[in-house]
Amino acid sequence: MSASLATPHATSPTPPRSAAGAAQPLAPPAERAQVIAGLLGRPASISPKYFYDERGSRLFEAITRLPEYYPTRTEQAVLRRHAQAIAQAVGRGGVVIEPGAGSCDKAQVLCRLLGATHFVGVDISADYLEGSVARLRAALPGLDARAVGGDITTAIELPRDVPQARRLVFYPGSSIGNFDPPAALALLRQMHALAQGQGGGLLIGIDLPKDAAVLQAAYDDAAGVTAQFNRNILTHVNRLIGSDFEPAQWRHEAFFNTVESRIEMHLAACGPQQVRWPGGTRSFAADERIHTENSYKYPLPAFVDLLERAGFTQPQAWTDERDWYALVHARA
Ligand code: AVJ
Repeated sequence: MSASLATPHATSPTPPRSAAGAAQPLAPPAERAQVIAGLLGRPASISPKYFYDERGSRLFEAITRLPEYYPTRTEQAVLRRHAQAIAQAVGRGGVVIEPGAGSCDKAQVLCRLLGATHFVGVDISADYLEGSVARLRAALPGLDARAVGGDITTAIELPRDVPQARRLVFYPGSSIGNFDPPAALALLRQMHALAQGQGGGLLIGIDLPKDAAVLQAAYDDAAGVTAQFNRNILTHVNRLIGSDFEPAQWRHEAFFNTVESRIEMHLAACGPQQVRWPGGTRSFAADERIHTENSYKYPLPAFVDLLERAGFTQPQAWTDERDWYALVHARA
């Protein structure tokens, strides 16, 4: 992915104007190089992890409340419907670790259900997470709750003083769907390593394949919130690499790719665009796309197979009455 980072195009003589305007620190060079490599790809791509700056995290919260976006409320329904069975399978007490904790709303429900003693939330949006963990502490005063800022795809480092008790990795929201099967397997192996220890395990949310129209509506809502969320990635990239994307010039596209069993989100250029950043540029033809997200919908047997290949055992799944969504527990 980060192969050749040489910029094939000439740099503009005048320094590129950044959409962010004022002097703002760019991302570290290695990260900048990765983002630029994605922009120079054919097709161009931006990692979905860059959706989640402060505004993106808030837009995602708004998405979870949309009538068309069923995953969040369906997952909540599964947890409510099967709370006691899930608590029994997972075991009570212990340490809950949530990669990509975001708002910590789900962590609150789960930690209360289990009577967890410790919680460690990890999120790429560190400031946003700090606020969420503060709210979690206020809601559950008996819980030792910590926030760790970081990218969950590179090893998660737990604070040293987290006790050596049973660890549950909690990965709700079907976020595993952002990874293609090989990357999902690698991430599950990492979670397996994190959960290993007496009785440790994984509780993970999986969005199941379903009618394409239902899926498509969930990622292309009538109010246009998902479109704003998608375009916001360009504002974030502008800050990361000092580029001059004009988000209003990009059209939100989302569709279900039945062959790959995934929702794809793209941004399509409303007309010819030239995007500049310090040291490089990329031209886009009208309608040319930037791929911003895949959201895989794993059939349950395929997902259980991934879990077992990652080293997990004794998988157990709970679903809603329409079989749209599953919570899966497995032991490390
Ligand atoms: C947070 C990755 C689970 O794929 O449904 C929502 C992100 N993208 N709408 C998903 C998302 C567009 C979401 N995940």
